[in-house]
Amino acid sequence: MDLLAGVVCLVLAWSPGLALEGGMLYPRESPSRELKDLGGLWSFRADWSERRDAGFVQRWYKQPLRQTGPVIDMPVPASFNEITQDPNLRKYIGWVWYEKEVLPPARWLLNEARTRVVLRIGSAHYYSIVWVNGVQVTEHEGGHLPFEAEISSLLQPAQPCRITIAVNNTLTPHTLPPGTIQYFNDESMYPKGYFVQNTRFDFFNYAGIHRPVILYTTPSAYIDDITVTTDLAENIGLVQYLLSIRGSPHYSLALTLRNRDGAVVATGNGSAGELKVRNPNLWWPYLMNEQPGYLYYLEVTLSAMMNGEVSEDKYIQPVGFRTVEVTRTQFLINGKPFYFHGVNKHEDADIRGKGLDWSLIVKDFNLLRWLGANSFRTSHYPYAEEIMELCDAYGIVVIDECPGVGMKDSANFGNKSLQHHLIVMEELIRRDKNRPSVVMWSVANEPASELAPAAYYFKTVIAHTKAMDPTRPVTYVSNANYARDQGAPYVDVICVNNYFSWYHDPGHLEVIQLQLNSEFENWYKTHQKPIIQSEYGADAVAGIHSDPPLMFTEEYQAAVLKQYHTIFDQKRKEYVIGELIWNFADFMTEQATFRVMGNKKGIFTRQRQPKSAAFLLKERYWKVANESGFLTSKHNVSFPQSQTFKCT
Ligand code: GCB
Repeated sequence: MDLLAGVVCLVLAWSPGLALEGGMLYPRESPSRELKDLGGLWSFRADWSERRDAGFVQRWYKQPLRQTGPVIDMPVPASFNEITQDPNLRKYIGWVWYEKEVLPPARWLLNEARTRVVLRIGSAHYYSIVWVNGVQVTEHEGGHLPFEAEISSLLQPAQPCRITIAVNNTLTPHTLPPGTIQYFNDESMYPKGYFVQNTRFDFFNYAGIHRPVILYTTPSAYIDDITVTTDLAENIGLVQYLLSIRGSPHYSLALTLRNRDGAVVATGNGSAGELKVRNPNLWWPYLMNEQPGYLYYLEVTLSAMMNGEVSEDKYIQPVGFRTVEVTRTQFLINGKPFYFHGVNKHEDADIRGKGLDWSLIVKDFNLLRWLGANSFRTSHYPYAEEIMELCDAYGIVVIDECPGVGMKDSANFGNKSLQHHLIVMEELIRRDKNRPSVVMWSVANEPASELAPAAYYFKTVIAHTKAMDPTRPVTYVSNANYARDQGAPYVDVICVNNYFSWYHDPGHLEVIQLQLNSEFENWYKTHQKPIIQSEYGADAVAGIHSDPPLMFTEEYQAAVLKQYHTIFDQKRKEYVIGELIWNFADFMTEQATFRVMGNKKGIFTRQRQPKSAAFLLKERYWKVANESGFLTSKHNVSFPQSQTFKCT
């Protein structure tokens, strides 16, 4: 047993500047780890009291929720908004309460096994407080990232364990995304106590428990976190690893790296080090290689001395060998120029809102494959880990965006917002740092970056992001004027959104080429950084047609795209490194005079049926992919089956 290694590791395993407690490894089964999915029906009660505080005043968490008043069945994961016929629940603001009783397997509670039982919530929007058997175990701010708590000491043999989760969807000027509550006191105009929540982002603020809730176990000495980075030196692949171990200072570590077929390609030990693989299969994006998304599997085995006995913990971490680099005009993956031809998405669907849905996830990946899309941006918040897993496995390149959207007011750039923004970036990096699919962090979408405080704000957020992850470029997505944007000096890649002939000069397709050309030239001359067209598009209500093309028809949407593509084709020979359509599919927004049951800029409907623009884009993406010279034939490129690699 290498005792010293254990001590050194505790010191080394913390990345510089990371203030968070502990790791957030994606839960995977292994001989030492079990998972219990708590998805299904939960009891649910919205707190309709005027101040929305009855649940706290009456301590609903201290007893079964059904004993506090009327409860209904609520599916988890799902947004609660559109599950019932109640229009007031659809637009509810405040605390809602979820509860489920579970029976942990008896073997988890055997004293001699000393199993750690962890309750993990994939995400709940926006603020959550969690109790187990009436005892608060954790709370968490932010809607799109996981949080967890060890609950072992609260479990009793043969007793059901009552999990209560209160979730509040109220947004403030300092939350991400921000929002404000507006009260209307004129009783001749509004009912007593009337208020609304105002936001300045363009998607419905769905709420509830959106991602899986699970119990998982580890031994009491356990692998808390793994950080891997990869590099290439000639034909040698390098994996640098850093492990964080908790629960015992007396342990040893064995590492085995296997290829996709299970063959061992490197071994190591200790909590920090480097593995070398001769002629590795690189992780390539979809359509850039005939084996996209090639993953290796790093099996980490921890052996710890616990009360005179050896206890083992095993975790398997997928690893992709790839490098990322940005020059003045190019984005290089494994040293080769990469052109983003992809989409912006939303987690959004009928009935379930932002709730995780495997059928939808797999359908969307199949549509991306059909389209010939090699990338997407997680507009405008981190997506489910289940989605990120498939991006790694399929070779879909991701610009990983935090929920910094709708920051339009100077109140959103103060210290309180900044402090929270830094924590969100830490949580995002902690979650996604090992994912080869993630090639860039986006710290915001269309903030009011012309305001003076935006300079210090983005300088700080970007510097912090880079300090935590020096291996990936950082951007934010701007719709500001190129000369007045305060944060652009700090980004590695310029990402611009514009809607020529839609929000500006509506109906005038003839302005697009001129305006887009000027936009690119101005940004490039000012900053000399590569540019991604991170949004462009037009609304089209599926099935509405006109010739000549008029706004809101399928023909107009396709015509806008074509005009943009002419300029993309000129500028991608220079410094434009990508085009991401807005949007992959129609999605729900707040009700507004300019929204027809949501935003209709999807090239697919909300039910994932193609509009004319989808066929146009499909032609283009396959053409662009073929021109890049990497494809021999489009028929022999497919997504590999994603592997659930098991420990031996
Ligand atoms: C944008 C926003 C996006 C909106 C889109 C639109 O610039 O980034 O969230 O949905 O425009 O369609 O207005």
